[in-house]
Amino acid sequence: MKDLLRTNSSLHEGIEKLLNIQAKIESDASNKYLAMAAWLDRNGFANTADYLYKQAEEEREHFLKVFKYITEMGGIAVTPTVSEVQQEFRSMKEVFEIALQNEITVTNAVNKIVAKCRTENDYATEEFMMWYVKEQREEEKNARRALELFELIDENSGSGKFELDKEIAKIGAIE
Ligand code: OFO
Repeated sequence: MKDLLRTNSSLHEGIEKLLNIQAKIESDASNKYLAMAAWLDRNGFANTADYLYKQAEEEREHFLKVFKYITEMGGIAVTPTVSEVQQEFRSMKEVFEIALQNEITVTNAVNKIVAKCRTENDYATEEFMMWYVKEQREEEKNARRALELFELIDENSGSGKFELDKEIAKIGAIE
């Protein structure tokens, strides 16, 4: 039965493996944003907390999208294990520095799948992954803009934290 399924699947095993890794990365990304949102929330940054709660939901959607694609293509979608994520942060700035770093890591993983699709002539998955390529470009841009705001607004000035909380949250609102 498994062999028959494999014959019926147009997914190359190596690509199926990378897609399952991607599913876990997206699932982890959701949990990372959730922990960041909770930290912002309990430290009084209500607006950026809402922004990152929303990001956590989006990452969950990204996870489901790739997870379902694996099954749709006749592959075996493996439910990812839940990894530990960072719960405490030194500052709001550190949250957004880590967010950018995480987004760059996700982009690299997406690019790795596209490169593999090209060597295996898997045009369907390459086309599917283009949605992620575009999404990552947008998310990296937003994460960079958030960090840029720390250059423009002094976090340690009187109302700096308050202003940053408001301005960074606007990035999410204009997505
Ligand atoms: Fe899944 O969009 Fe960024 O990480």
